[in-house]
Amino acid sequence: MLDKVLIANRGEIALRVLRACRELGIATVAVHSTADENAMHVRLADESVCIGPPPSAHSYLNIPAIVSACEITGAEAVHPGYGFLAENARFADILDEHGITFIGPSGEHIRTMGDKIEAKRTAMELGIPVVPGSDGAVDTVAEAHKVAEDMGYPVLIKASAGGGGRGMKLAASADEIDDAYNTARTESQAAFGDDAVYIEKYLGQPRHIEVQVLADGQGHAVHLAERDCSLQRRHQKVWEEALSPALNADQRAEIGGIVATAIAKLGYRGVGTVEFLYENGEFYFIEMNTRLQVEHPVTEMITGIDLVQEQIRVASGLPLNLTQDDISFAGHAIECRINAEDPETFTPSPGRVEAVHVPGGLGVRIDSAIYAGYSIPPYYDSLIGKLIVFGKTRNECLMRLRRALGEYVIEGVSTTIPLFQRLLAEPAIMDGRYDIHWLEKYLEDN
Ligand code: MV4
Repeated sequence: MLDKVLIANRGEIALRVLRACRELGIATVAVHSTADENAMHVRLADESVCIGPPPSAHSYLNIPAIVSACEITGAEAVHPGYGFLAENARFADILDEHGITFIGPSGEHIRTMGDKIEAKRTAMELGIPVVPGSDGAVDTVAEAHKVAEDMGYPVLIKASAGGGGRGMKLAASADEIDDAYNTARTESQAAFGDDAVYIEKYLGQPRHIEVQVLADGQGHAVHLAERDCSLQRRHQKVWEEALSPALNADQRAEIGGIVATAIAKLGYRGVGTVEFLYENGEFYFIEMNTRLQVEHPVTEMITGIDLVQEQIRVASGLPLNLTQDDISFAGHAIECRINAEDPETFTPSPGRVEAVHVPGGLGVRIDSAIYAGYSIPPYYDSLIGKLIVFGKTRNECLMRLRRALGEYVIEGVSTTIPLFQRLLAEPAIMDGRYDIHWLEKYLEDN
């Protein structure tokens, strides 16, 4: 097992990783920008190193500074959290070259899944069902017409280097192809320096359902069921739940089994999330995330498994000590992302937190790094906390969530807490009847 881990992140996820390390008896090193001198992750870590000025590009994304911080402190491993360097294959390779353990998959697996065409080809070869579409990249507008005609409209043109909704264009009919294709290519070149695009059949009202996996790189993999992340605004998740209200146990076991078998065959190491669109009872692979995700706590709540401790164990070279039969799914969990934003316009609301009172009681978990007197800097994303609630049933979970939101007080900045209180009055939310477009429509109409 590792003795000392450097946490290359900030905010609630830095605390999350720090807690896992402490329970495993591992010493922690925090890194921080000059904007984060008073941040909670710096206070709680055993040691800390300032790695640069406020902009992420000069601090949390500064690879030489992070490698130097490892060398200065003797940290043997880096946990990247999510965002920042978590899916940077070059970072994983550089750490490897320096004899530092990257707590995550191999650079090769990160690279494969970061290229959406390559990811889809890999998924298909491993027996995972995918969205019908082009066989790899579409290199000419003539080919785009042919693929779309054969498949039928509407179609989506997607950037291979994209993901998370960046560089997607819809074409409803043949006369929209030229424009969609050329725009997708140009935007992708500008944003990612890569103009490769592919085409998929457009699914009209799917849910976003993602399967959590854990693997040891030694041929063993398990799945930890799914999360339903359909409630999104502008490709930002707002509310996530496990299990999905749309699936039954047989569907879960079937898709989970397919994914776990595939990930084991791939020789993957670490946690991963295989993302699907789900429509009319069918799963369609879209992407794989090779990191710990923001919403991982809902999976922890229904399985009792500490995903960060498992990441650290497999990164240390230990084989999985869990089989699929050891894992069961009990109850229901919902996560609400608390952002420092106006709850109606979603404009960021950084500034000084004057007072905090967090809810508690049975089945309530708060992952947050704010405190009374803390100043939320304007340089980073606006997530300031996650409220995760567990119940024996989905209904108990919803009742407890309403209760917990009522207790939550954050003064000094605006937060998205009032949005969740509104959502809990909606029949579609109460009944779990929502798709990926539900929230945007609700916000337009209300
Ligand atoms: C799609 C789709 C419909 N059909 N692919 C958006 C983000 C990226 N991860 C994939 N996305 C989509 N891909 C096909 N073939 C609709 C979306 C999509 C979406 C997906 C998940 C959650 C929210 C979404 C909001 C708009 C569009």
